[in-house]
Amino acid sequence: MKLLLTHAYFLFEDPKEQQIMKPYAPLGLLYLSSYLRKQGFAVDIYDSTFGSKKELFDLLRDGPPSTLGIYANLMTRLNALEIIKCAREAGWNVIVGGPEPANYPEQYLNSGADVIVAGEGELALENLLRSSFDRNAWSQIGGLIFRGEDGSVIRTPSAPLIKDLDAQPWPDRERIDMHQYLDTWRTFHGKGSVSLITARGCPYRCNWCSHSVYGVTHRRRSPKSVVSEIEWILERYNPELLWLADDVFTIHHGWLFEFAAEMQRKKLSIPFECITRADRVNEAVAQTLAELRCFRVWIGSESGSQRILDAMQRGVTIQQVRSAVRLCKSRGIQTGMFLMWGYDGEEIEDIEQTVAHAKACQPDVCFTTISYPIKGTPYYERVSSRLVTLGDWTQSTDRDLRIKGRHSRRFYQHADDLLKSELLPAPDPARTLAARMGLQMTRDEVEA
Ligand code: B12
Ligand code: SF4
Repeated sequence: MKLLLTHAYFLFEDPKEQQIMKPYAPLGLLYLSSYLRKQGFAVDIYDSTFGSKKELFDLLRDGPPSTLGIYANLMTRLNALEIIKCAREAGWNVIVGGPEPANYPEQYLNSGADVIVAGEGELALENLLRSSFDRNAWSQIGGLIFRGEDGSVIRTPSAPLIKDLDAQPWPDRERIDMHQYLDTWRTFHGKGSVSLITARGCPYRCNWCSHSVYGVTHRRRSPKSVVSEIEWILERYNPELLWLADDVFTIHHGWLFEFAAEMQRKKLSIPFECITRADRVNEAVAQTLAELRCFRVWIGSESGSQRILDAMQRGVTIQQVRSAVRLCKSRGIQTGMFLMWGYDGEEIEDIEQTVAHAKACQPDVCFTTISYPIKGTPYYERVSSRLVTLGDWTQSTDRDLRIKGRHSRRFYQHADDLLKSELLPAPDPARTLAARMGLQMTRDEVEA
């Protein structure tokens, strides 16, 4: 049985992303493809990033129908639902996976999906394909959600997590047109970037963060395996940059130092960016990142109010954030701060503290978001009695949820404006343009 994998993100149908133009390949799907092909299954990928719904729908309608696997996250829900509808009408079996569907099983099943894979996808998909899509076998397969004969929703126990990530083949980048990604980057930014991951899962419990795929687990690849993948990426695609797309790249210091030693041993060197937590940066880590040519570290900073950070169960202090930014900046690494407005209980004084905090840190880039509750998170539970849904579930996303009693979007725009005015140097006609170019204030495009 042939499997077609796709995601539901179409760059050319997203005007806001077209202003950013920093596309990355869908690593989850590429991992599934390489794993399943290694097991002997026939797998195709329709990479929607540079495609169009029409092209995908024509492909589905022209058939012959087989099994379609769709990756969905909270932003791509609407597209995913349209794809499910088209595929079902054309006679395809439909499997959905990724971080969102398991949060809304009934809705996805009602929308036409045959089965949802909850969590890591490799083993569950392999077993589904081995079952030749025979529903009678599904109750024996871990990590599935589907409807039984009586219409009730059946959820099987979680599938075991893959023990040895090094045994996994690298993402199947050769099955998609990576050059389109690199060309887009180079056209708009002068440099091409490729992403990779060195670990799966995050053990921290920030209460607005979705853990629907990997739970609160953490597994790492060996430094040797990661460095070999980097070596191959450099030889094959020759990018100018890498993005190490882990949740918390510097989580394991011993691993980081071994990774640096292995990169040195192989004489590999390429600028990269990554995300981390302030409490996982110290002198030695910052120094190692600088020696590795890390050009930018994104630090989840969220708020300048310790009270709000604690309410988020963020597990970091304001001082740790300041110290991490200072350590990185002092070694010439740019710092990016993620900040969040409107977390439950945030008052005007907290916003003022956030602005003052950012001013004290002087990051190179700031990225602000108005907090939104993702289904399945403790934050969602906390505000659930006050949630107002704007529009039908099939026509909206978790980002369209409003929280009763919270300030308006216009209010948070003022917070953004205040932040911007505090971070940009005082207007000086001779310096303003240069200053503005030096400090990119990236408003959260989707919320704006
Ligand atoms: C890299 C990344 C991005 C990149 C995506 C680049 C790209 N093309 O991949 C960028 C920066 C663009 C991005 C943007 C956003 N992201 Co993001 N992102 C991530 C991140 C850190 C890593 C993704 C990854 O590569 N994982 C590694 C692979 C191996 O795991 P995976 O993708 O989950 O795939 C596995 C399973 O999900 C499953 N699976 C996947 N697809 C399928 C398909 C089928 C058929 C099946 C059966 C199984 C299956 O099997 C895979 C292998 O085991 C994740 C967090 C995380 N660690 O996963 C967040 C995450 C996916 N992002 C998230 C969010 C919220 C966003 C944004 C909405 C943020 C925003 N404010 O705008 C946007 C949405 C953009 C969009 N239009 O889709 C949330 C999603 C929550 C949810 N419930 O939907 C996550 C989980 C972060 C979090 N913890 O909250 N993101
Ligand atoms: S926000 Fe970052 S550190 Fe916190 S739980 Fe999510 S991935 Fe982990």
